Amino acid sequence: MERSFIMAKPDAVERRLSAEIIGRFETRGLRLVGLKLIHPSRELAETHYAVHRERPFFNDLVEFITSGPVVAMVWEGRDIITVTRTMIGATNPVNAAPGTIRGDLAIEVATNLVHGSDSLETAEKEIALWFAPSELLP
Ligand code: D4T
Repeated sequence: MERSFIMAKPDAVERRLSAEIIGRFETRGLRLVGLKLIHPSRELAETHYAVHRERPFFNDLVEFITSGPVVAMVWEGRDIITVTRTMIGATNPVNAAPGTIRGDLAIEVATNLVHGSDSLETAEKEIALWFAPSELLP
């Protein structure tokens, strides 16, 4: 079964939307196999967003993601990347469809509530970055 790394970002925790976000994946029928509340270090954030290092928004992105606790999760299910990315919605919430997490609950791209791995290859790397194997269900 395929797995993805999903994160409720600091804005989600601040706005008390963690349960709402976890609930959407649960009620969809996905299986939660890893879950923790963590205040990310700068090093962890920079590694996670390394692909964006040269982008103009990189520093603000790292500042934001280290600004408070996040809910780090691993979800499992068939076609997990497509299913979770579709549920999360477009990166810029302005373009996110109603019914998606961002389309229903966010309006700014910098504070778009949720991260979800964009491929199985990325998911594998992100899961290994955020979780020890012992923190995940078999
Ligand atoms: P994440 O990675 O957070 O799930 O978002 P996406 O996969 O949907 O989008 P992304 O990797 O292109 O962007 C990562 C992160 O950067 C923020 N961002 C993005 C921003 O602040 N300004 C921008 O112009 C863009 C493109 C939002 C998400």
